[in-house]
Amino acid sequence: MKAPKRVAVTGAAGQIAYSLLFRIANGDMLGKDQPVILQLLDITPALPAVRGVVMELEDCAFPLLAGVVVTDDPNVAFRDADYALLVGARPRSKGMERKDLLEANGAIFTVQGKALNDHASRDVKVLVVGNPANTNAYIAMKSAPDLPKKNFTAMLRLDHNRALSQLAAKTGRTVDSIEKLVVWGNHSPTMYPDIRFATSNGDALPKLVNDDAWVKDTFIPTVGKRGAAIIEARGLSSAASAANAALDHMRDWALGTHGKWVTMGIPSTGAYDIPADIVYGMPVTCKDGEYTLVEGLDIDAFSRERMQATLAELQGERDGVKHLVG
Ligand code: NAX
Repeated sequence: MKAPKRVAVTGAAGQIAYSLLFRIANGDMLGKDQPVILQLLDITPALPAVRGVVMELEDCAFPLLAGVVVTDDPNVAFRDADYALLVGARPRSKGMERKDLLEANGAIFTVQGKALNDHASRDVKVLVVGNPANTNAYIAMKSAPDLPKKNFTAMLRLDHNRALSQLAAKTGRTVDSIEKLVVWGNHSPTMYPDIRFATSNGDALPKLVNDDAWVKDTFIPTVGKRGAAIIEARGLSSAASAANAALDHMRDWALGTHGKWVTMGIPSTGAYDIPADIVYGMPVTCKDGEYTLVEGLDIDAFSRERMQATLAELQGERDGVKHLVG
């Protein structure tokens, strides 16, 4: 049996965690031969609820679950963590300005970034799910100067999966036949799902779709506003699909994509004219625990315009947290 991996999850009492933790413990993230120790963080008032979740985890008798830590201290939660899924965040409450939301989350992610810096494995793989996910990942990365920047990522995978599903429905192809899809930019309605390179069983997807107006007027806005549509329908934000996307992101990063492209929010190194360090949705492949950017894609005028718009939003968010991260 392999030695257990330590998986820290924040927001452990929340609804995404309730869909996520059981699947991690079941081996859906790191494989059916990889034991895990869950290190669960939430704020003090939520700890009784976390303990209830732990009782249910115990009652599943998962063979791969080698231990559980429950804490309200990030320094404990991230100790020796191999993986960190930062799900907990401050939601926007009624009347809260964007600026206040960034400020409240800045306070959380500076502290968590520092705790990762001081206590996590040097190879820790960090996925930020809590919104605004890209900027929270940026804050955590900037607060962890001793860790490689590439260890910090944000979740665009839900947007990627949503786009796959819409395209499969439109073309009558299966989701798993579709490759080379990209979702550029911010996890927000400004994101740009780009089908120009996509294929299905080797056929060019734009040709199969053959409907530019649908791409621009239906597909792109549907993917961008899907989160709001789910809140409208369910009265609660996406949880099971968000947890599923977090598992997809981490599993692919850890175990590889076998040449397939996936979208990850990664700190830019300047490619595609995205300024360095901005955490931006990009196409990557993963192998041996590392992601590699798919480089050299042609960016046409429409795409450049969309990529600039989502970049401008991220730059605005970055400017709003400058005083927190220097
Ligand atoms: P919930 O409100 O159900 O749970 C959030 C949990 O985080 C709560 O238990 C809360 O006590 C905890 N928390 C708050 N501050 C904390 C801190 N400083 N340390 C540790 N835990 C803390 O939200 P849930 O539906 O689980 O969503 C979590 C986050 O994911 C939200 O920010 C949400 O906006 C975001 N999402 C991101 C998505 C993405 O694709 N990147 C999609 C789904 C989701 O909307």
